[in-house]
Amino acid sequence: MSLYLGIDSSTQSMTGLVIDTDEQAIVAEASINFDEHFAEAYDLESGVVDFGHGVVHGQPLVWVEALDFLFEHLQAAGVDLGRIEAIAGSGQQHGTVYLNEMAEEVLEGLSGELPLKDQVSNIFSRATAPVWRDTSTTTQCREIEANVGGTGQLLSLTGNTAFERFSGPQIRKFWQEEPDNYEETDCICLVSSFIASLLAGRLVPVDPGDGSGTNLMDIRTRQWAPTALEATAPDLAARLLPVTPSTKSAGTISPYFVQRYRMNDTCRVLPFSGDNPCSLIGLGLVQPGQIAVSLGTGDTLFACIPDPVVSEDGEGCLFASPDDTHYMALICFLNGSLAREAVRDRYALDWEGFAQCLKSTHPGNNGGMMLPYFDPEIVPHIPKAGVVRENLEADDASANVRAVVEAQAMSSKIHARWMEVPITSISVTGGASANEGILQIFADVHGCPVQRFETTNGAALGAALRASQGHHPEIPWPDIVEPFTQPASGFIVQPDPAAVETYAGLIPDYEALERRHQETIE
Ligand code: XUL
Repeated sequence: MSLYLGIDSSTQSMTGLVIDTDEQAIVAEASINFDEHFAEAYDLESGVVDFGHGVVHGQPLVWVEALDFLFEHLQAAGVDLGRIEAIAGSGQQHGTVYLNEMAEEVLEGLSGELPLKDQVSNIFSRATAPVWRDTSTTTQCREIEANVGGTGQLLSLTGNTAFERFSGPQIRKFWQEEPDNYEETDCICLVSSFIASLLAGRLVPVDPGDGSGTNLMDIRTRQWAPTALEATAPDLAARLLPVTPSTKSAGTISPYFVQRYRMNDTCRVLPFSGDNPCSLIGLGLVQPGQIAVSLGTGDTLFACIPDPVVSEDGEGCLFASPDDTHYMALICFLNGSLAREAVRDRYALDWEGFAQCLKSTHPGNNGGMMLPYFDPEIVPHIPKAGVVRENLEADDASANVRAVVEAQAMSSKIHARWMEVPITSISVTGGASANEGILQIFADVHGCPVQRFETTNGAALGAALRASQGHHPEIPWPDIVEPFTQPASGFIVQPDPAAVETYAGLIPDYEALERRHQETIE
């Protein structure tokens, strides 16, 4: 039995997924929902604290507590944790965790006698951590771009224009607004490297997959770019650990987990990566040309590409793949499940009722359309929340349900053009991929089959596969992913030719509506 654990620390939950590579099977999955366990104690809603004015932070101590809960759940589920050979993980991208000078010593001295939270509560130089939903750093984005010599310079150096949610602009804002606390900061982690550091009992560097979501990494050398660091905040280089290859072990697990959960002291910890880069692996996208959609708190559409291609209009992102060879082109929509949940709640539905609404309505929605900007949107760039309805009655629950999903699918088609990857099939993951009605709309809008997998936790599966590859680097990537990334039987949704035609006619109208709204808001 060869067991590997993947941990996904996402916006609303922390998930653990264990694979057995001899049996070629997922043998356990457990998830800790943050609101369910910690909403009251940490003032959370949808996993985060919304401070208003676009400031959205996570609570690092929630992630610390959730990690202990996760191990307890896996143990209670009967997983023999002592047989896990390696762990890798995935974190919500871009979020930054600020640690003080005590962090290193505390992490190295963790004792299995006390819960993690009791031991690490004093290692932070900032109590909360800005996360990807934060839209408050437009000023810093423009400043960083200007400091490196212009938007084009930053784009060609790092693969991305400055985005509000990216780590660099968030770090700059912290330095500007809280210079004393910045001074007290010894090490800035990403969510991914922070969780890896807890597991390894030492500060674990950032991998290039997540490093490329910072506006600080040279996308070609996969190392920090000094020009970008200098453009962001003083002495930033001293506060970052060097970028490390995703496939290179960060050492063995902390004695804390050996003492408390009977892990084996030879269990290796791989650097964690971002959730999207891990989903790339978890959906089997290790060869160029493959496309996937992840339906999470936000939705993303991404592709594996051979060489860096940048999004000139600044909508898309370019990341390094954690296979340490390829690249990942991505677009991120903030209003994913956030918008689906807002519609579900507005009409007092549950997910079953939501699915029924999709069934009882028709492709094209009789011309009813919605711009679902329940929160400010990343793609297209819409700085102010506001839902727009066209030919759509606000009190018609079914039509609004269809409108929100059709909008998301059409937007994903319109804004993926820059990737220059022909979309001939889509692999889908994330919680909402369990809803077949949603998959049908994506199949019809994109005019191609959509396939779903056994697990909806593509990021956690990708992390587990990365753990197994780290332990067996001699096995080529396609052989690592192949047994775990076959579509679950019966879960290929085929496009309906009549609906494909309907959407082909509707997409230009949707695009025009989007553009009109964007013009009025900017
Ligand atoms: C990607 C992005 C989101 C987060 C969600 O750029 O911001 O998909 O990674 O966890």
